Order: sequence, then structure tokens, then C-alpha cells
Amino acid sequence: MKRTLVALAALAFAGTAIAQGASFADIDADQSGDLTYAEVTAVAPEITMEAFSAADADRNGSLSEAEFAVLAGSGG
Ligand SMILES: [Ca+2]
Ligand SMILES: [Ca+2]
Repeated sequence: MKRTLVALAALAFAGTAIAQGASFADIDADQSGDLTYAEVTAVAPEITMEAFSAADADRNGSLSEAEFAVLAGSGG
């Protein structure tokens, strides 16, 4: 079942370290206030550049807390 979820996790963070409780501040290793792809994949290596780029709404190459919230599905 976990293998089936890997493909989905790449799109929605479901079942990842992030979904399991890693917060924005935890992931922002250099405390710059945004998350680079390297920072995200350090805790969630299954996240693809495609998924990261899709969440990067302003295309600046990093995720703001708001962009990250969308990707992490924090609406619930
Ligand atoms: Ca950072
Ligand atoms: Ca961005």
C-alpha cells in the first residue's frame, strides 16, 4: 500500500515527513523565511521538481509559507 502512495505523495505530500508533522520552520533549515527545493527534499525526498514548481505560485524558485501551506494541504 505504501508503494501505491509514493506516486500520490509526490503530488500532495500525503504520507511524507511533512504530513507527519514537520513544520515550515522545521524545513526552513537556514531560517530564510522560504523553502528551497533542496530544503524540501531534505525532509521529503520523494517530492519532485514538478510538484515543487507547481506549488511555487510566483515562480521565484522557493516556497513562501503560504505556497507551502497549499502544497502541504494544510486546509484541514
Ligand atoms: Ca530557507
Ligand atoms: Ca514562490
